[in-house]
Amino acid sequence: AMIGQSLQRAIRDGAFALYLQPKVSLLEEGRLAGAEALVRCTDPALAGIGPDIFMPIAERSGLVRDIDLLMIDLVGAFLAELRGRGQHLGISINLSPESLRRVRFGDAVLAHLSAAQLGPEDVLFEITEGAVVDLNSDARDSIEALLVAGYELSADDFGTGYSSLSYLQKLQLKELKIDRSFVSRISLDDGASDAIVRATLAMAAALGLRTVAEGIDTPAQVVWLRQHGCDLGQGYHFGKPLPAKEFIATFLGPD
Ligand code: G
Ligand code: G
Ligand code: MN
Ligand code: NA
Repeated sequence: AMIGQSLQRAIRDGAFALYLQPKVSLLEEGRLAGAEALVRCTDPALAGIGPDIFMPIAERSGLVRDIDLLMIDLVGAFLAELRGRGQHLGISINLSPESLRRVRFGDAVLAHLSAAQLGPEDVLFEITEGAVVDLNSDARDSIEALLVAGYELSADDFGTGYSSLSYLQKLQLKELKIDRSFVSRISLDDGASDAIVRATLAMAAALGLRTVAEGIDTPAQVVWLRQHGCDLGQGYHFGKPLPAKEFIATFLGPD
């Protein structure tokens, strides 16, 4: 209840910050291919409390919709700043399954994208794979509205849910993000994890989907994933999530 009240105040005050984590090419070693937008709360009462704690609370208390929409505004400001530097980067934005279940959430997303001057070349939306199976009709309408407008979708935490192949095809996914619980085990010669990642990469190739491995921590994981054809990587090995200004300084050079 304490956190819920603080979150409500934080939303009223816009006390959230955009952090970015790099997505890099595994095939063209090290090329910056995009970034994932991750939320942090700057309200003093929530100092040190990460999204792993406050997002589930925001989801239960109906506040997550506002946070997801605010992130679109923050990404718009970030890409405007890059534009001013003559730069561009594709950004992945997470949409909570709770937000998607709200009536006409897709229309709200499109309105924020338009106000933030963001188009399909600028952003891609991540939806947790596990959520995809029990999306209600409002969520399906929202996803459809985003697809019709030309936006692309990524299945986040892939491997932890139960999506059928036909469902994945219906969603017209662009990308699969292999969950870090699998990635963390591939360099341990854990045959079972190897098999799951191999099968996921083979399936993605057959369906023409781009693949991203999450939570890459070691050079050995990079080597294995590259050998097995995974397109992109994300994780502490390449960079942890950074505040927008530090992200620019670290990955996009001095102005
Ligand atoms: O950034 P971090 O790894 O601490 O995030 C923890 C969890 O919170 C992850 O599951 C992540 O997907 C979720 N999360 C982080 N930022 C956002 C966001 O901007 N929107 C949504 N919906 N979820 C987020
Ligand atoms: O659920 P989602 O994939 O959106 O969450 C991304 C979260 O995972 C971020 O909050 C980020 O801080 C965390 N994360 C990113 N890379 C790594 C990593 O290499 N190792 C670990 N343990 N966590 C990571
Ligand atoms: Mn994500
Ligand atoms: Na994930």
